[in-house]
Amino acid sequence: HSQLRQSAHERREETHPLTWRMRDDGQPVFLEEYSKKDGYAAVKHVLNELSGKDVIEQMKTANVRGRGGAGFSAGVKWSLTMQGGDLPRGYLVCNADEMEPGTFKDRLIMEQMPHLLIEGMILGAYANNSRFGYIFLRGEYVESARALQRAIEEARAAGWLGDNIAGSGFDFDIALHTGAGRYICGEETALINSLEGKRANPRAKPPFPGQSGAWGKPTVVNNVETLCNTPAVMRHGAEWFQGISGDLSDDGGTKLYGVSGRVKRTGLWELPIGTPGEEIMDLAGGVVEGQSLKAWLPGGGSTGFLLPEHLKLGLDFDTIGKEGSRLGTGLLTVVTDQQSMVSLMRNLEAFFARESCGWCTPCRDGLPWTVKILQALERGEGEEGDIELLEKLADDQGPGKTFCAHAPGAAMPLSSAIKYFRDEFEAGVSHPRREAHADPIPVGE
Ligand code: L3W
Repeated sequence: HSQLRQSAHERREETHPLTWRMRDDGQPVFLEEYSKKDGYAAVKHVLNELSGKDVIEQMKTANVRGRGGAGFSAGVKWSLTMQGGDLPRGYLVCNADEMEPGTFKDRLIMEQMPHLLIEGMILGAYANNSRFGYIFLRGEYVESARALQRAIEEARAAGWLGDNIAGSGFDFDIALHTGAGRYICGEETALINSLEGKRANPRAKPPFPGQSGAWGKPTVVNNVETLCNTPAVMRHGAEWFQGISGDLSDDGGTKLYGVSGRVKRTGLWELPIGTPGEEIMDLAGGVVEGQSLKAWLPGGGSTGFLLPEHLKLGLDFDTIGKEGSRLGTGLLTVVTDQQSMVSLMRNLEAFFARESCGWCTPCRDGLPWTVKILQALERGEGEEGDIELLEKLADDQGPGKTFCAHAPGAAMPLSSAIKYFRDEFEAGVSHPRREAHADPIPVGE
């Protein structure tokens, strides 16, 4: 899946700030080539001519919103961390634990443009006055690890990492940390615990990591794609960056959109943020022959289903948020009329149940229970009241009832699937509700 569908002659910096330097053969762009394509020009300019506060202001004005899925303004996040002035402070962490179902965008950048991420991290660290950064990388991404490790060494040898970067007096270095394969490690506070060598349970927020994060220090955690937008913002300015999305969205820049599921051409496209879903579906060639579109997830398994008519909407954070879903990661998962929503949800909820850290009861106990009910409905052995029970469980997993967004993320696709396709769930009910029986409440597989 992790393939950019636009070829080099279609990509220019003005329209493709993330991918214009990428090669067509899929090989990584290492330092020599990256330098020839103006690589590290933003670092040279910023570290010698601007202050960290200037970087933050530009990022705020450019309206770069977090590309990991939540859409929080990167500039605002950085300004909150800077609250205490410009003493040497904490850490910059790149969240590269890409494990959201249906999401494969950060991998493309890391495998093919590792220096872009390093450049973005140097700028982010400068803005936040961090002297050390971590890339928390999904363990299975071995190609990304290879490319990043070589790029980090190249950058160090060339003086882009280490002491006195580009003669500016600013010191910064990066360590690559590979995770051990748990979805919850992508949640920023669980990630910090994991980085510290602790069990990856999420922490309560506040305090936000920017206030107290890794080893109790202010820690900025940003997604790969978010950080990779910073060099373009700093090279050309916030207005230029905003102009890329123009009237399509108040959010600035582009988005790496992707499509997977039953379409003719799965893959990735860099497009202005706010591009309508139908244009993205057209690029994916539409659904496979002989099937019709039933529903789609806009950005990963933890977003809510939308219907074919929603494809006319521009895909940005606020527009999709108003429809009761979320843009999430912006990688569409397409479902056709020949797929069962009940089976799909059973599969997805089994993933969320397996990946729960077990800290909060609605998540630890509620998700396996949800899976059991879905299994029964899938076999046509559901009981009357099961759908209402699923709704109740999803409600108990909703926002604010658990430490982190894992359970709310699991509840969102289920609630929307029941809302739009209730008849499919009802078709699985064949038994009247049994008398309350003596079995204890299931507490897991
Ligand atoms: C300072 C405040 N900082 C919020 C920061 C917060 C975090 C960011 C977003 O992610 C999302 C979910 C899914 N002062 C702050 C503040 N922040 N208020 O802003 O925070 P939040 O709480 O909205 O979301 P979250 O818990 O960080 C959950 C999305 O993730 N998701 C998951 C994707 C997984 C991947 C992957 O595998 N690569 O991307 C899927 O959609 O949308 O909203 O930094 O500290 N007052």
